[in-house]
Amino acid sequence: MQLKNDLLLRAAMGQPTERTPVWLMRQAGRILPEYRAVRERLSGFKELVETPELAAEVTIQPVDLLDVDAAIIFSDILVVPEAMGCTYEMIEKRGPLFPNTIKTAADVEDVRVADPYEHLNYVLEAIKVTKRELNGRVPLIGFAGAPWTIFAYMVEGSGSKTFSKARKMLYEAPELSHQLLRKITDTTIAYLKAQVEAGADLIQIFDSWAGILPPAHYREFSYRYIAEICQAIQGIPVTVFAKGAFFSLAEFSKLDCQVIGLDWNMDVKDARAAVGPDKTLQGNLDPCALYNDFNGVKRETIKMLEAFGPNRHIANLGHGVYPDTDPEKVKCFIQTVKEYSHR
Ligand code: 1CP
Repeated sequence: MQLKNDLLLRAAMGQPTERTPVWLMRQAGRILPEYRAVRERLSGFKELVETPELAAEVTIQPVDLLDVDAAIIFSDILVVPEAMGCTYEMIEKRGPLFPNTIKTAADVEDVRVADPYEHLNYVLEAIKVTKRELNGRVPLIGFAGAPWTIFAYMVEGSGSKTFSKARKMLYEAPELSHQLLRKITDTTIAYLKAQVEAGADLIQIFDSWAGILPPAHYREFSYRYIAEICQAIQGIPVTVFAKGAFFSLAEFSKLDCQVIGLDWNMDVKDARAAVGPDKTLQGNLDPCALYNDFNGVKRETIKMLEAFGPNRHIANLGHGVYPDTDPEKVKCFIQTVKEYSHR
């Protein structure tokens, strides 16, 4: 199937584009009343994620309603630990909770390397349904968490400011930590390859908790597994978004990936200097900039576009859009990127 709009893929590969492509992390979700309407009819978040027709419907909503240049499959990074045998609950207004966390060698032993066709088939089906319904309008992004970020939830059991239980395990039991990271990495590689086979056009790896590790730990417990995943995924572009990992940007230039995501704490010029000219950068407007009035949203968006320049840039926020953001401000961001970057 030929894509009608392949700006995202061309920008990722460093090919010329008529304008800068734009999409938003967390674009499918609570900012849209149409999403909340679907969600209200259901028992919860997991029913939505696990029903391919519904996941496809909310994946396509931002393409219809916001006019973004890419869809991202509606799922969560936490489906991976669940497939490995650690189920989670999604607590309304609080976030994920794992009733059983990983503490001992026996716990790590019990975790399985999941077969995506057996344990994550609902995501693969959702990708196939979405691709069919998108009918080539825009590319579809598949994704997974980076092994360290998944490890952090499996050991901690929920979101946390410090992830001190997970970070403690890296000091107390480095070998055991590597055993768990190995199993997560093997599962993630098989899962991402299956997403590509199901029709994903680009893969994004989310290392949301990169920034809480000291650089030496980041190298040892996160970066090397991301490098392995990048090498395993061939044939389509890969984006690595490691939130807070400004200390590793120079090393990211060596990854076998095409795009590096920047969060809003990162200086664009410094990041470009560290990463070098051979990768596309994605980002990085502060999500709070969308609380501005319309003129303010435009001004901040143009400032961002000027910092990146016209080439090798995919416009996005520096992290997921906040749920109480006015969808009209989101549209203003998207339209400003389209108009201002047009060549
Ligand atoms: O009921 C709801 O609507 C719950 C809110 C929600 C949504 C819409 C959660 C709970 N997850 C999602 C979907 C989701 N999660 C997507 C697809 C939608 C899109 O991007 O348009 C994606 C890509 C994710 C990825 C994800 N989940 C990440 C990585 C990106 C990031 O934000 O850093 C992380 C860390 C999660 C875990 C998670 N899931 C949900 C919450 C509230 C959290 C964070 C928990 C915490 O505080 O640590």
